[in-house]
Amino acid sequence: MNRQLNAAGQLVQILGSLGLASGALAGGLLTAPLVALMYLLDKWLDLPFVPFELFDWIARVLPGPLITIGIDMMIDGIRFAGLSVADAAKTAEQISAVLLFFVLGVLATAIFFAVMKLRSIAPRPVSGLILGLVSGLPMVLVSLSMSQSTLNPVVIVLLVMALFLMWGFAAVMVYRHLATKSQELETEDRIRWAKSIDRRQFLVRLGAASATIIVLSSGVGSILADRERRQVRESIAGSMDESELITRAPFPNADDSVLPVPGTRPEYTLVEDHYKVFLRTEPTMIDINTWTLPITGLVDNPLVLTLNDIQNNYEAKNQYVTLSCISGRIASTLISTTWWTGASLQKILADAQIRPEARYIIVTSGDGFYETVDLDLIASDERIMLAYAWDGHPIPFDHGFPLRIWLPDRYGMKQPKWITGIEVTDEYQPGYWVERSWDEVAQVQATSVIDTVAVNDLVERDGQTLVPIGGIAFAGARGISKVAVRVDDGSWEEAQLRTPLSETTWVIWRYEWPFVAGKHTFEVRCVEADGTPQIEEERGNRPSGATGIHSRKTSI
Ligand SMILES: Nc1nc2c(c(=O)[nH]1)N[C@H]1C(S)=C(S)[C@@H](COP(=O)(O)O)O[C@H]1N2
Ligand SMILES: [Mo]
Repeated sequence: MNRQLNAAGQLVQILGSLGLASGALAGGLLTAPLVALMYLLDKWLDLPFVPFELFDWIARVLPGPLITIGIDMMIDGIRFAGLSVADAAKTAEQISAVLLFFVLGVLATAIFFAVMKLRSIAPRPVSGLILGLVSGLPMVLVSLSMSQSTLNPVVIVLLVMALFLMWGFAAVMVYRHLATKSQELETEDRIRWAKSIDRRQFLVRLGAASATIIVLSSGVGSILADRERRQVRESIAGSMDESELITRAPFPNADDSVLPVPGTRPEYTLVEDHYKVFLRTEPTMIDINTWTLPITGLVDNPLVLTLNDIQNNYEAKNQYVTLSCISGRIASTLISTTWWTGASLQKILADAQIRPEARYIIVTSGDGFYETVDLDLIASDERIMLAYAWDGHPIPFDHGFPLRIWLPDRYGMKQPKWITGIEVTDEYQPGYWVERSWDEVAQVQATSVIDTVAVNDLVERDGQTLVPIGGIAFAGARGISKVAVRVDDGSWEEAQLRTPLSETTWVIWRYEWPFVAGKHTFEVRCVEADGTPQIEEERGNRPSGATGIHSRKTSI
């Protein structure tokens, strides 16, 4: 025991003599204000925010399965914390990105201190500048390759480099104060050292300076961020003649007598509550003043369309749509329903005069995402549209402003947002997630979910007490013919179906179960319109979307 303690003590001493502890401390006190300054410069000048660029770069180069594990872990963590996945996932990602960058900064400084100590290098500015250069260079490269900044690349290189050089310079200054003993210094330095303040005082001042930069930068940065968000919203609002957009009529099923059980999710998702999934740490902002849609490749009449062309030259198609994400598990919140407006892709492609040998279109996006769509699929389904409005308003910037595609019956991964181009080709090319080993077709799996066992809304009927149970069922564009509920190991009992908003939305169902006190397990399953039963076998989300029965335990 004593020996172990001794060993531990020795280890601490060695670490201490290596300067790792003070290096880590210094790293924290210097990297946090660096992040804050970067945030300020991002919001002020549109300088790439290095922690996000680095995180997005890692996500792009890591193999797909590893990313999925990472996303799954994050989603589990969010669920565990009782937060809504749709709201919290991006925030969690952003926090992870900043934390990762912070940890790298701390590590780099600690290693720098250790090397300086081990090699007894005199703490001159040049060592700090080298630290800044070595750390900054990869970050500059990552930022250049990932960033969507509108700044001139030369300015980006200079500014990002300057920040890292300052950070490295500060590190060597701190090293000089914290990690050196006066005898290690050269004469000239020793004199200055003698005059210098003691370590504790130095740390207090460093901490205060660090905190001041953090508070000021993040304060001003968030004011600028608010302003930017307002401006983006205004530019989106001004991007199209909204009076030309059709307003949604009352819901087509408004007088259906089958009503959702209290506690069932809203049948129509508010746009601000619609789930969000996108590659990058931040949504892509497209400047509508310069945006056009080029349609190129195997066409006789290449087109360059503006948003107004798409809106005014084609009849508006409107459709209630449920969209869902292939990475959602059973009963995932990554599914939502709203009202889409757009132009027929068949008609637009007809105007481009596709050549007979053409087989596919490749749709590209402002964030580097891309997906291939088979021309046979487009020819077979006139509902496929290039959508520019949701719920009668321009599509919000985080949902793909100004243009996104809609493919009935497919998961979101096949449906690019922020469309920047369409190329017609005869060559198949796997899309972004297909390349990362997700399903090539990504047809939506039939799924049914229990949203609520409404123990507080018991129904009395014919002297019987009934517990209303409700939820949704969805099978892409294939429709739902039947939903059944089972309690404990009883028989499957058919639920009532509410008429859906359209043939491409989820169906709300309800079932009233004769009340029996106790702890019960409730299960649900559905059947597609053509009689195909929901797949009951439990399969994970990868590669083709999760299958299996949703069950829920409740004490009554
Ligand atoms: N350009 C682009 N389009 C994209 C994505 C993306 O990351 N970039 N994600 C896809 C995925 S995986 C899904 S589930 C849907 C989500 O759309 P939403 O965020 O509007 O709900 O967008 C799809 N289109
Ligand atoms: Mo997705």
